[in-house]
Amino acid sequence: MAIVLVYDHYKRGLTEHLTSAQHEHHENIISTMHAHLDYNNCIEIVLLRGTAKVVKSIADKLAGSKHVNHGKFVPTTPGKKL
Ligand code: NI
Repeated sequence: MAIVLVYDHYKRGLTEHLTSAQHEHHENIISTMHAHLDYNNCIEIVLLRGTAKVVKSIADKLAGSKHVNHGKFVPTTPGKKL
């Protein structure tokens, strides 16, 4: 499963907050890809594993962080059911 985040790099403390939140959930976070969209904005794609309940709660926490301008949870599964 994945979450896409778009946020302003220059909002004080946000980058540190997102990194800390990801470290807290290191067992569920496989990888993060970060790109600098423009002068202010970053896009981050976070790849997660785990149960839907746990992963959704982590996604909500990241996307719900103050100054995250866009957050999109992308559920997927290796099985037949979603
Ligand atoms: Ni950036």
